[in-house]
Amino acid sequence: MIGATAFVSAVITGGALLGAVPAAAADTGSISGLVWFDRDASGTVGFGDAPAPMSGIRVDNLSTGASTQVYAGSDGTYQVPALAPGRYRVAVGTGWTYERTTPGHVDVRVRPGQTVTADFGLRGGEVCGTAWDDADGDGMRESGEFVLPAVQVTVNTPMLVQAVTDASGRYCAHDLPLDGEAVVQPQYLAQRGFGFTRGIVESFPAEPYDSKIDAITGNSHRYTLTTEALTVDVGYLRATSDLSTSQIIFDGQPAGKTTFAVGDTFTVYGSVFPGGNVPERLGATLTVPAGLRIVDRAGGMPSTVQGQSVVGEFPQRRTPGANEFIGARVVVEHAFSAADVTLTVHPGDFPDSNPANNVLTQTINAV
Ligand SMILES: [Ca+2]
Ligand SMILES: [Ca+2]
Ligand SMILES: [Ca+2]
Repeated sequence: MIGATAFVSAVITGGALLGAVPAAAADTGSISGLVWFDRDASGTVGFGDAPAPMSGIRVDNLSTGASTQVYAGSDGTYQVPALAPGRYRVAVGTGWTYERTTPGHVDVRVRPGQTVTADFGLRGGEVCGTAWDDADGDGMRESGEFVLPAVQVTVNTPMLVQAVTDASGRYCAHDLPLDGEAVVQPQYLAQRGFGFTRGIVESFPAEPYDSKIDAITGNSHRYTLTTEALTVDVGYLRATSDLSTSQIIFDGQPAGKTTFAVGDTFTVYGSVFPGGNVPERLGATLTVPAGLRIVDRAGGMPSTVQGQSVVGEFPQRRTPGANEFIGARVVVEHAFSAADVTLTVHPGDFPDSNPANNVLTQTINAV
């Protein structure tokens, strides 16, 4: 899409637009015009408006019924040359739904050697917002908190639109078709050290946070698109992270027991804890010694059995502050002494402030 300023000056000076039309042969005439996004619904082309490329234009000869279809170019202009003189109906159509700020069709008279114009204004939805560093992590945007430029924001509608925040932290996605819903999906900024700050989540839509992004999913709500502009601000938080192991327990056995008998069946659970200030990726591996045979996985963390280990990870980031369990149901197949059960928490998206607590072992015996 060309810049709005260049677009407006090209249209207003006019010569460029009509000069592009091939001179009509003396016995025919032509129709040309412009299809544009009339963002302020003024009905006229002005600053801030933009061309509407690839819009379809249908021209019907009102006497013969003959019909012609052309498409607007990347600058929004179209030309229908070499038309027999007569009365025509010119109508605009697009593959998407837009409000019209001019009549959707006009009737014109084509005269030999002349060009008649028919312009069409369309209007779609708009989603804009500001990305900022929520320094105090309260989900609210206060003075003194810095904006974040160069953040990619995807506005997911039936048509995918990408925007990037400018030096003032602001992004805008314009001319969104009014065909359904929009979900704002900002870039996850782990490489810049940021997670999402607390924001509005699907289950509590009325919470008064300035950030409209669910910190776990990274998505906004579904917004119904209308021509009313939407503001969807995006709060980030400089992440601190300490994923840790916390406990290994033997469920179905007396507490503190570390020596088992061949034939015993029980479940080994390892718990891991996401510490820090932002939701983190959370995965773990629980490994049992030879002599224990894993018969099934267990625990709330989705996982799979891989040899002597159970390996798992949650599909979505986890909120800090709650233990999560990975487990293995085992049977004691033969005796061993002083062998280790090992629990390891996997790295997350952010540097771990305390790697020393990432591995936990428990020595056991079987007789
Ligand atoms: Ca306008
Ligand atoms: Ca704040
Ligand atoms: Ca750690």
